[in-house]
Amino acid sequence: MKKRSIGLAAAGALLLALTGCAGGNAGGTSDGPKALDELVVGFSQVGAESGWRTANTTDIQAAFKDAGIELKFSDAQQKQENQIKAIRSYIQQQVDIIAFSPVVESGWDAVLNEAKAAGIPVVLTDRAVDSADDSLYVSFLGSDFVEEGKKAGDWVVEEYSGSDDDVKIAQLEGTTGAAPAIDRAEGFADVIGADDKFEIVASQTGDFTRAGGKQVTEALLKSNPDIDLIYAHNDDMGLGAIEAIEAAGLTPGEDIKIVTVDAVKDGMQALADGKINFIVECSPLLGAQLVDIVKQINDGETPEKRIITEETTFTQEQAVEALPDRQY
Ligand code: GYE
Repeated sequence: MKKRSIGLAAAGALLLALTGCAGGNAGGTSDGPKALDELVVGFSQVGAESGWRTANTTDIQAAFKDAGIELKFSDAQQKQENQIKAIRSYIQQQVDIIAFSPVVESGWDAVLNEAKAAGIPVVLTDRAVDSADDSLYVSFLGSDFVEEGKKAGDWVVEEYSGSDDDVKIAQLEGTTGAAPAIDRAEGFADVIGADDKFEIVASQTGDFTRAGGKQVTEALLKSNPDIDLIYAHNDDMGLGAIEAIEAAGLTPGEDIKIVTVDAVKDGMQALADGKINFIVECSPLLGAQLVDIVKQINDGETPEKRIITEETTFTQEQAVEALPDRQY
């Protein structure tokens, strides 16, 4: 079955044939492939909340520059309303393709239907939407966050396999309602749930920021001074937790173990230094693949509906080895 963008391309071609009127509407696909230097892509980014996000922005901007494709960029400062505004403005400007990383999962149907009505294909990068209608986007490029949570859980299970003692865990959640926060919690809970010696005694959002991770951990150390391990949904919150733990006179990585997700340079350095104990990788380098998807759409092809990023995990030794060549 043909995907939406192609259907629209066909409809556009028919309209052109009927009216004889060239130059029609947005969605570079309606007039056949455009030259790359005539293509315009509008990208709405979540914000600049973490090292991961900064690396993701840099990589996407560089990839479009290298490809010679114009990229309009807007930073939503972690606010859904700003993203909706940016997408509406891209629709109004009749860009050829819209790409965005949805800050939260819900609440996108209206604006995505507007893009669809305007014939502008939408690509999701990094995070998912929970719309029931998957014709609202052409492709979703990003990590499997449930799997990342499971990998974190697997390490915890292995780390404590030698003892039957209770393990008290605190979870620093990402942005409330964001796909990576929901899925990383789910994958982790699934794995540790198999053994009731593991207990999540506190779970709170630190909004994927270092300041958030620090603040939540400070409060946590007062309410639950006996926690054994912190599972942070990203490196930045883990790095904030390290500051709070050290300020309380404790040793991160020993008195309280820390597991995080992302593997950005600062996180990897803390892992190499023994302050973080394990990191699950989540790659922000989505630029080249996003450019490929854009080219496919422009060529009238149908990109894969779901493209999953390949990722690994890091122990302390592996971090020491990987650090010198780490790109982000
Ligand atoms: O893990 C976190 C960032 O959506 C995968 O967002 C991304 C997450 C990443 O703020 O650091």
